[in-house]
Amino acid sequence: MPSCFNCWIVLVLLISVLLSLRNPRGETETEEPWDPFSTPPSSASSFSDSSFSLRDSSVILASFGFNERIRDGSNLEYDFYHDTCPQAENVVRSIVTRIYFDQRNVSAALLRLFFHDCFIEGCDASVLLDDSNGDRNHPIERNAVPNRTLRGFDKIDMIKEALEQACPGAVSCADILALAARDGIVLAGGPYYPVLTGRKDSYQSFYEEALNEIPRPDDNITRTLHLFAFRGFNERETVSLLGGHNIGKIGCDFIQERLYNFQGTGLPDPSIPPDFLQQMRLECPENKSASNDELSAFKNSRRISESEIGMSYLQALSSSISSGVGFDTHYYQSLLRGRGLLFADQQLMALEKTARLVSAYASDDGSTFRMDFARVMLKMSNLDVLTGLQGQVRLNCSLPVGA
Ligand SMILES: *[C@@H]1O[C@H](CO)[C@@H](O)[C@H](O)[C@H]1NC(C)=O
Ligand SMILES: *[C@@H]1O[C@H](CO)[C@@H](O)[C@H](O)[C@H]1NC(C)=O
Ligand SMILES: *[C@@H]1O[C@H](CO)[C@@H](O)[C@H](O)[C@H]1NC(C)=O
Ligand SMILES: *[C@@H]1O[C@H](CO)[C@@H](O)[C@H](O)[C@H]1NC(C)=O
Ligand SMILES: CC(=O)N[C@H]1CO[C@H](CO)[C@@H](O)[C@@H]1O
Repeated sequence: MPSCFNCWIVLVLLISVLLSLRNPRGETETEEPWDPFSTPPSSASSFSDSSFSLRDSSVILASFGFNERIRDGSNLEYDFYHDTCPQAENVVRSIVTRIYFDQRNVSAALLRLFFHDCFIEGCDASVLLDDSNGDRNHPIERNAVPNRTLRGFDKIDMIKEALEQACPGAVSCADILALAARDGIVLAGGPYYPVLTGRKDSYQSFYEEALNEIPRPDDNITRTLHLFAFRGFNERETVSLLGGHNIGKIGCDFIQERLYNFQGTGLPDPSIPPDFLQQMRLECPENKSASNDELSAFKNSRRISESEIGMSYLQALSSSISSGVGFDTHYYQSLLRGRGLLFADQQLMALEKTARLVSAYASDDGSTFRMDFARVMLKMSNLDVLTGLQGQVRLNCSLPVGA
């Protein structure tokens, strides 16, 4: 491949990033249906076009400013399915797009699912597995306490089925999840970032790890930073990644204790401003039947939270100032005003170094956050992936092949 071809790709990539930065509220992305089969309106589409085959992932990573080694991600490739399933990325995108215009909340669901996958033993689709074989006492990762209320499994299955029809046995569940999460973010008005492909799927899920290593909504800043650092994220990356809370709702289950029984005191978190406490309590009434100890409650009853009750960061901010829609800086603006929904979110203001980052993200038009969020998503997408002869390509995302 001539080297100036690579340069040209980098140029296209930078221009697209700049274009996406020029549109901090993502108005075009959210209002125009993004149909990959017609003329693509979005700058993003130039990357997914299968005519651009870029095998040198380091060029893309370098253009995103990565000097550090991304754990194992160096074995991923740009457009890995170029030969084996050229339509793969278009299929993912068109299905996510179709779902999105029916259910806007799919973006947050996929992002959360992807985060939970990557955080536990890497982006290997382990979170999708149900290898319990119907044994309800057999613990699986997707049922670990901190990941309760995970959703979107059916959406991944839908995409997988379409891809199995198009190219049997070719496209891994881990790649589907990585691509779908990215497409959901773009649809919700978030920044575009290139997703390298070639991930393989794990053979097993990791229940214990999920229990211990997923950040919890009531974690203090020390523990949050520690858990993210354990995955290779520095403070800036941690603060930008938490900005994913910009979209979607936070379930009342995650806020209950903070509102009614903070750290076992029987009182609310004293750091919540009174008007905000009142507002949150209206959205999330006290649930007497919820146990104070989520962990033991879960172990005893294995209850499934299907509650749709929750609050979004748009609501958190809307009563104090009017804010934009979708993927902008309202998460950080809420934190600056003490209006974080989760204890762990508001804790970002408890340390000077993280508080400074929150202010920085809140204080411009959103372009700093969007650039950092794109970078950190690219980094997370490559975390400890299985490639080459490692892992397998599942045929059904909930079941390992040959199990
Ligand atoms: C997402 O939205 C759809 C319809 O808009 C609704 O049926 C579904 O319950 C929502 N899911 C969640 C998790 O809120
Ligand atoms: C933060 O939480 C951890 C355990 O989750 C605890 O050991 C530590 O003392 C806490 N730190 C502060 C400053 O509260
Ligand atoms: C209260 O908690 C119970 C179980 O703990 C749950 O089934 C129910 O949906 C919750 N209700 C609300 C309003 O959150
Ligand atoms: C995948 O496996 C699950 C669990 O056995 C099953 O319920 C589901 O129907 C399967 N999906 C397909 C598309 O075969
Ligand atoms: C405890 C709990 O609610 N865990 C959830 C983890 O994710 C699965 C997948 O949807 C849910 O069914 C569980 O409820």
